[in-house]
Amino acid sequence: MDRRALLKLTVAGLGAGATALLSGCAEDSTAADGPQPGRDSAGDRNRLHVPPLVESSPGAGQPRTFDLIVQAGRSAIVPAGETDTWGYNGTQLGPTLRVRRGEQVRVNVRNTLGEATSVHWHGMHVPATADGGPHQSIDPGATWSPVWTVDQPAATLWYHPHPHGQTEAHVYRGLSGMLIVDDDDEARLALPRTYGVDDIPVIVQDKTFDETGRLIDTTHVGTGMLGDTILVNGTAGAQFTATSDRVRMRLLNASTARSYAFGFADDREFDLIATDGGLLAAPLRTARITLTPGERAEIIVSLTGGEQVMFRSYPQDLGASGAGTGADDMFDVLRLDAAAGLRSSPPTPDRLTRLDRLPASAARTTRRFEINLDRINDEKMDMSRVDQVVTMNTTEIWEVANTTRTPHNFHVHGVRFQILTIDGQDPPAELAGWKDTVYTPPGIPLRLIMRFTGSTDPVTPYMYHCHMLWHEDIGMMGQFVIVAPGEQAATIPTAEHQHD
Ligand SMILES: [Cu+2]
Repeated sequence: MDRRALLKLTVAGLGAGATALLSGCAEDSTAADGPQPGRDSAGDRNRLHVPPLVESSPGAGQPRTFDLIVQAGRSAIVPAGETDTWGYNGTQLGPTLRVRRGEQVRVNVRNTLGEATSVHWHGMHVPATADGGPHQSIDPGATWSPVWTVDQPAATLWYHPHPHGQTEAHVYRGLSGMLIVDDDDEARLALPRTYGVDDIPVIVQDKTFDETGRLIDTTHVGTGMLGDTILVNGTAGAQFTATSDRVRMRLLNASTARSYAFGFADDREFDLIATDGGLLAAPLRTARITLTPGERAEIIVSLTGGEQVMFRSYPQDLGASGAGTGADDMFDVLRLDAAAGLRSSPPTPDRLTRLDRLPASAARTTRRFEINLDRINDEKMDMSRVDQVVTMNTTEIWEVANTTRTPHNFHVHGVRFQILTIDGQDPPAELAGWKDTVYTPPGIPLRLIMRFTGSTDPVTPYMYHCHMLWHEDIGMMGQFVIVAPGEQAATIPTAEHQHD
């Protein structure tokens, strides 16, 4: 090793040490699960923080149990200084939860913040009381312990707060984490799956910092607050060193308002293998994937030894004027640095899963949702009003129309859906798989099809809403309950708080 290489190593070591010192000084860092996001210099970029996996206590006849502590702390995200942030088991973001189809899980969520929050398992098929929406509020000092059986295919999901009217603020301060579902079918495929090595979480967020490094709110434009600093897993200016010739990237748009059109600086193509609800039937070779807030995608990119390539977000067509949407912006997101010698991995399989399309003829009910800036079907969100009553084990078509000139999207809790049509046409291949969040361009109607299964609950509603979180907070959300055939919706109790 020559002197220059040695010097580089030493400097990198110093950077890591300094970050460790900083996070050691942070308040409330006692419950931190391993290293925290921060600045760990790798030359001109910062090493990508990979959220640790949450440890679980194996259940002998008991649910597998995870512990999440919602806490406040300090994070050094940009060079200018530290900022107040919130995190799960740490100061910013949260560890990755990994669950397996068929197992029963319990998550103990303890809220040590000075205000109520909730934790929603986005994309998870759970009973309504375990969903973590605004009705499962966790008071300061309280612990909420939902239990459910994982009953859905392998997918990349996430968890985030959903307190009524405060979702944007809680997510923006740092509360989000990845939730991965594994199953036997996915495990049989020759796909990269070594977490943090050739299978990496890529949680993308945009934030704004002032000159002292403090995280600040900005003016709400059309879609919400748009930041000028891109974080991946809480790391600004991130860099990841790849050691294999194929890397699986689990992309999550955890931004409050910004949409991204992801691709690589040299326009190389990659394999899109999964969307929100799980694997596609077959990989799709493409150079771009657009994700609006809340959406996920899994891609596999090929690399050659010693190369460096930038993963970017490109200007995009959101079907609206660019002003206030961020559609014209371009950002460097994550630089991939391939090691000189790469471990070789098998090519992406030609077939991934069996994906049966739900036929429109299976639906016995069609509902229409006209979405507007702060309301759906002309009504603002009301926690005490049930907007839709759905019958268990039925298939429905939901027609969603964005009647504004502003970008919106549409997320449904507790169920996965397929897109039947967009503006009367079949969806493109990247939208032909299972989804739980979909972009709704201005003036373009969409028809979604979904089958409601699981458990009935006439008292506790699930949500449907725009995932541009400012829109959600100001009223663009509605509630549905799932009942047994012939059953009525019950009156929703006014306060269903989680106390000690
Ligand atoms: Cu919206």
